[in-house]
Amino acid sequence: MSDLVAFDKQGSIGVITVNNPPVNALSQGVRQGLLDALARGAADPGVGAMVIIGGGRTFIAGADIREFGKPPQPPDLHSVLAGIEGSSKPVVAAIHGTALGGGLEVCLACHYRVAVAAGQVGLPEVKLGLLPGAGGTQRLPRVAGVEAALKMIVSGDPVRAPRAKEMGIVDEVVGDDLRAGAVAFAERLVAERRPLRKISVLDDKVAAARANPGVFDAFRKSIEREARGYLAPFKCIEAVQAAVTLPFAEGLKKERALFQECMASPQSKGQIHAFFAEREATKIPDVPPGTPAMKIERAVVIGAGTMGGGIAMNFANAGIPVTVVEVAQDVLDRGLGVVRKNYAATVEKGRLSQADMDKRMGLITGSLDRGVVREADIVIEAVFEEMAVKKEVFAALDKIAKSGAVLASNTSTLDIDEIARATSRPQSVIGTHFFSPANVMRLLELVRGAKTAKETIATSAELARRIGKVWVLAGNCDGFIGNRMLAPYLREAEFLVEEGATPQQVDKVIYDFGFAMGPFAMQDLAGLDVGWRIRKGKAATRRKDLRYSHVGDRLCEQGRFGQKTSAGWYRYDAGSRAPKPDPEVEALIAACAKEGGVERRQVGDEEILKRCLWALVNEGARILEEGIALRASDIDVTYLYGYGFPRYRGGPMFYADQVGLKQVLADVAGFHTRHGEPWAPAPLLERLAKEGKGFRDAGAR
Ligand code: 3H9
Repeated sequence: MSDLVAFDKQGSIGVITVNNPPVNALSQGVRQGLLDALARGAADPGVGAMVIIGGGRTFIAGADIREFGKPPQPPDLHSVLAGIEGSSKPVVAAIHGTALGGGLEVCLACHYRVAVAAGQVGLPEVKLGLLPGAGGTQRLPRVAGVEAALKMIVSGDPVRAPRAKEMGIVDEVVGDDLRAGAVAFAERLVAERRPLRKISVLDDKVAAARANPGVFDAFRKSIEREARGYLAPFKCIEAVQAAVTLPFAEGLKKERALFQECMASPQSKGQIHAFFAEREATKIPDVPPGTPAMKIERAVVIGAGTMGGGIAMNFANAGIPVTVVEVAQDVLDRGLGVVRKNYAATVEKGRLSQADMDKRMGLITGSLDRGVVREADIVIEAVFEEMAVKKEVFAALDKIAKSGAVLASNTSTLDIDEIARATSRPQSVIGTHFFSPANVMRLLELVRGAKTAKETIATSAELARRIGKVWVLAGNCDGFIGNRMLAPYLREAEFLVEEGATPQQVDKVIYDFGFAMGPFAMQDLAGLDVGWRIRKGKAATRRKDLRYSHVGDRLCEQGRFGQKTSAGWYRYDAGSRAPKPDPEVEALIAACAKEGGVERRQVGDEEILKRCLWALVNEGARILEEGIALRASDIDVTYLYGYGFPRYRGGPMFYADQVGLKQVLADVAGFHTRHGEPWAPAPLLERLAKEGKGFRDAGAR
């Protein structure tokens, strides 16, 4: 028998234990082991029923994703499931941790399912650009009903055992000793001679939907916006529909065909890349697991502005007491008022209980006294984005904060080393760049200064995990990973409109590519004044021999700061967030082009896409080569979680690899010829393209 699956007997019950840490994925050895164990149980006259249980911290979390794309190794999962369902002795799944994907499909092939209350079941394949490919789309609707199955399969979100019991997925919620509970359940089955319950032959729950075929179109419609551009959610619906319209065996065939279609699509490759990239980003070669980290018990946020308030909410949401420090009572009151309003809006939407809101608000206090910093394990500065102000704050923190406390700056562009030099303890200083709104956006860029200690990184990383952020480690440079790449992207967007495109054309191309929004709509949302202030700060050092578009500056000079002033790159009707093209902006663009001697022409969509994307990628290549990002996939994570890059395209660097770096380089070189120095190809891009490699071959990964 395989080492990955053990078989032992407890009285008349054969217990099959899967031991494939960390998540008991269904790799080849597990599949074979399950078949062997089933055969052993079948052959043993002393065995009346069998239990399948996961060793370690979880049941089976699904197919082994690392096997995808490799030649399939028998036995396939279908034969294993056929073996389970076809067993002449009852088989019971015993669930703890997470039974996900193929793991839940194993459970659904069993005749009965028991779970501990904390156990979760789900079919998250859609998040990998796939659909459940081993009967999940056929069995789940038969046991839970079509609408419940559609919701679970298309969202990919798991449900807890008590809810799963209500839905009919789990037969019994047992006490914490899962093995004992499952064995007792199996013994009862034998004693009561309960029949084998095969989900594949059930029909009553799908029959209801057969009479109401409109349910599928209605469901398609309901996800249209959210699932825009994605293939898998719609294929999931098609597969569930097959469970209703076809006999089980035919439905399985249809599911398999749809699964293979998804597997062959570039989307699943992008989404699987994103899955691993997110986990890879947390691995810092010189800060291995076990690096000493301080437990954060109490935090202070300096500044009650939009960012400060949002950051404080992160702490409160994770149960960490936090004090927000401001210089004036009215500013503090206003800031905490916004926090309260944000929570109240969530309560109103039914996504937070009033009691939880009160608990969270209770964890946030305000103070005008910087002395509160004395108690803090971490202080996050979120004041005005100006070096002099930041330095003053850090010099003051240095005098008050306790030894070992993390001193973090939420700067989005400034030099973290210069900030650290304002203190006597640069080893404790780190950048924690939250994205706006900080209580919503998942990304956190941790910025490592030249002297940041490993312990400071480990502590900040652990905090990031606790507050539910996806984080990447960036080196110190102007704009770090995300905003440094954004600068050339926005530059090209502006140049394109000067050359003859309209903001709405550029935004549409980028939106249709799958971004949450285009560059102009994004700037209007974020506020144009922040970038303007940064540009003014750098005006003295700007190279006058390089092309510069003045459109953004002129808009700000006219007080057009974006949505908040109802005018920016677009205009907005009062109270509306819907951008409307503005002839005044178009006239301004034309005037700026004329002043700059830019010849106007028809600009094609393909050029727009390439200039915007390759501007990101060329800068990303420099960032990678300089070691600002540890790996190309960290850049992808930054763009997926911080900038609304479409997940199904895997991120900018992954996308470039998919297109092929030879092609990317050819385009970049062409732009270099036409538009000059800013388009000089990054040396890493040149080298990798020449060697026939991709960004995946560069960096720490
Ligand atoms: C499927 O089942 C298809 C079938 O329908 C049909 C087939 C025909 N495979 O996330 P963590 C690794 S598709 C391989 O940090 P947590 C992960 O990369 C699958 N590896 O832990 C990491 O490795 P490393 C459907 C996997 O406790 C380590 O395990 N299932 C897999 O925070 C720990 O992971 C899913 O999509 C896997 N399936 O969360 C479930 N899963 O240490 C995907 C994890 O080297 N998994 N790894 O970085 C998850 O959602 C989470 O991992 C889980 C645990 C909730 C299970």
